[in-house]
Amino acid sequence: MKKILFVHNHATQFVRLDLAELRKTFDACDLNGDGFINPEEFHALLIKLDGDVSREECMLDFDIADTEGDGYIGFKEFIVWWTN
Ligand SMILES: [Ca+2]
Ligand SMILES: [Ca+2]
Repeated sequence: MKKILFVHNHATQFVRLDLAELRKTFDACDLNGDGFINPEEFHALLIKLDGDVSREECMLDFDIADTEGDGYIGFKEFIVWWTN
C-alpha cells in the first residue's frame, strides 16, 4: 500500500511541476497577455524552439493545436499540443 501511495504522490507532484513549467512557457509565448496564443505568437514560439520555421509550417501546427478551431490556442489546447 505504502509503495503505491508513494508512486501516486510522486506522479501527482511531477504533473504539477510540469504544468507550472508549461504555464511559464505559455505565458512567455502570450506576448500581448490576453491569455491566448494567436498565430503570430505561435510562430514566434516555434522559431524559438526550432529555429527556422516558415509561416506555412507554423500554420499547419497551429491548426493541429487549435482543436476548437477558434483561431487561438488556449492553455488547455497548448497542453495537449505540447504533450503530443
Ligand atoms: Ca496572446
Ligand atoms: Ca482554440
